[in-house]
Amino acid sequence: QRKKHYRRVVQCRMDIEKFKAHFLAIYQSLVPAEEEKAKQKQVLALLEKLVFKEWPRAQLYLYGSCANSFGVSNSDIDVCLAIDDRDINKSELLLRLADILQADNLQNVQALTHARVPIVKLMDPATGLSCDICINNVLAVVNTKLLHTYGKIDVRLRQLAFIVKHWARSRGVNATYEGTLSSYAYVIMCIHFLQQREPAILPCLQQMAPTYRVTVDDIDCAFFDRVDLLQDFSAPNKESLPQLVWAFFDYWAYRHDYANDVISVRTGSIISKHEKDWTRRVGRDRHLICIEDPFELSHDLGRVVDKHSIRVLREEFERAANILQYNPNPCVTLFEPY
Ligand code: 3AT
Ligand code: MG
Repeated sequence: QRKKHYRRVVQCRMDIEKFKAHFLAIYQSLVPAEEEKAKQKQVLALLEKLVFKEWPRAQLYLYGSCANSFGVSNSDIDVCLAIDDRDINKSELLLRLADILQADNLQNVQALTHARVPIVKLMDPATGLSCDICINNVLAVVNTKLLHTYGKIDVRLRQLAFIVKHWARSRGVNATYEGTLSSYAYVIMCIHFLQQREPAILPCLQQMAPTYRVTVDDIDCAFFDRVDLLQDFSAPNKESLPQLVWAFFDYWAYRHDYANDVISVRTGSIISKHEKDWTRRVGRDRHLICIEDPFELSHDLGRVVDKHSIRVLREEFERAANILQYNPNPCVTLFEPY
């Protein structure tokens, strides 16, 4: 049962620090072991061998949570096959790819040519890892690099994002097909939140002099990626993980202005729905919670959210905020299955 709470939380409870060790232990338990990286590389190397035989000039990239540093252990791996664009037919290419992979003992090989993002799915019996391969989704490779770069600046981003993703999964609000938010959207929300702390824990990499630049699908993607030069950026901010978890949910439960605001990692600020012309429903996009994609600026990561699921989401944010404020055992109650 999802219960509605009306009390507005103002200040964080005094004893929040006593939950620090418990939150850190949850984070540690979610981080994949080093061996997993090796397994992912092994799958990628096998795929490269098979793909290059057929398309010598193609390239394979890992993207998504196996490459953005926000993946929990045993996640599926996401691979992008980048291949010269001009006269390819994606469906034919996926079917050909599926044939090649099947012939090499990979299991459960399936081409999903009609999906929103068409892919080939497979399972590698040697490592037990499942894998999705898409074609020419290079923007996802670039947003993966952006997230990865943010992840290197301050460990509190990874800690917060793992806790938020774990909460979203436990509470059933991490399913875009049900109108709730993707893992990618939750990580973007965490980045934005840490850009807004005072003093800031994260800078805005897209507003700094770019050290990395690519053009993908006519979109200029540029940002500062030399985080080695940013070593002590976040040092002035001493907030701890439990304080940040509390403040994150307090923000989305009680402080975010759903009627007018868009969160924007690209600008490191809040911008208005008005400015983006996201004030009304256009087609299926309702803009009930607005999260600007860092590169595809017309793309609202909250566009999947509908009249029903916005209520579910907001009630879940309020539930989490109230548990963090009042519950004697928040590290357990927060993640109770719904
Ligand atoms: P999981 O750990 O698998 O839940 P993930 O980060 O791999 O998290 P997804 O599998 O949902 O997330 O998505 C894979 C990648 O695809 C993540 C991101 O680089 C890209 N992506 C996902 N959703 C969007 C979107 N709405 N717009 C642009 N890129 C997206
Ligand atoms: Mg994934």
